[in-house]
Amino acid sequence: MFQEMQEALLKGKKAEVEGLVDKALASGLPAAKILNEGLIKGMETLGELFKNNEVFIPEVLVAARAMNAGLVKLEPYLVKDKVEPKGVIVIGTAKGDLHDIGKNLVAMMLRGSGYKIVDLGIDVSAERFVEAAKLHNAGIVALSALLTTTMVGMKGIVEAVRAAGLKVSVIIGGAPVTRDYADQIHADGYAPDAASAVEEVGRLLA
Ligand code: B1M
Repeated sequence: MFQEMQEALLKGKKAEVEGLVDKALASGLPAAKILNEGLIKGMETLGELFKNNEVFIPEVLVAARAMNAGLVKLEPYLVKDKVEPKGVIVIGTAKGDLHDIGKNLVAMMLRGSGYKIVDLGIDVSAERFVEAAKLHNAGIVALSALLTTTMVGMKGIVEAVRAAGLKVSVIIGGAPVTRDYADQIHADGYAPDAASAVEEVGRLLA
């Protein structure tokens, strides 16, 4: 079934991916297994094909749309209802960066762990992060970047948050980001994946 799901994802067949996710859930498979062995594996293969110029942006866009549709199906199973939010997190993809699948996954896992999420979307400037953190009285600003170029721009966002004098921690992540880079730009936290982001936020807000 996972093989079929990966193939549907690679072809950008949104309805088919949704149907296969429904089927997998109905057969009792855990949502995390469907996510990791079906959808994320499919995106990894897509990344390889993209890197080797075997698929191009239009195909990647339709595959990403199918991936997001699969994530929406999984969300209720990954998310447990919590009444009182444990804190407010402002999240977004760094300025110049249009990748949002990983950021959406991180937001989903944090929401599922009881935090209120203010999702600013993609291509978010330092000013917008600062404004939203003030407006929502956030405890955490969470930055995602998938490009080496936009990763470099995270430094300015961390500096803008500090310059605004906000009592807020900044956590960063995304494929090119490392713990070393986080230390270098004085981010408070770093996580390599969505599950670790939940742990890191818990540590920062403790
Ligand atoms: Co782009 N792209 N892309 N792309 N794309 C990559 C990132 C790339 C690695 C592909 C490649 O060459 N192999 C490469 C970047 C190279 C680099 O800079 N090192 C690349 C490139 C070059 C580009 C363009 C420049 C291509 C072009 O135009 N010539 C262009 C840039 C556009 C822009 O942003 N300005 C571009 C465009 C696109 C699309 C729009 C077509 C599409 C995005 C659609 C969308 O997101 N809605 C796209 C996609 C889909 C990809 C790949 C194939 C898949 C990314 C993805 O969604 N992965 C990607 C190749 C790859 O990563 N293998 C690639 C699945 C997702 C679950 O993983 O996002 O890593 P990820 O998130 C993980 C962790 O990183 C972490 O947790 C997540 C879950 O575990 N994480 C965090 C993420 N954010 C976090 C935040 C945290 C903590 C953890 O705390 C706050």
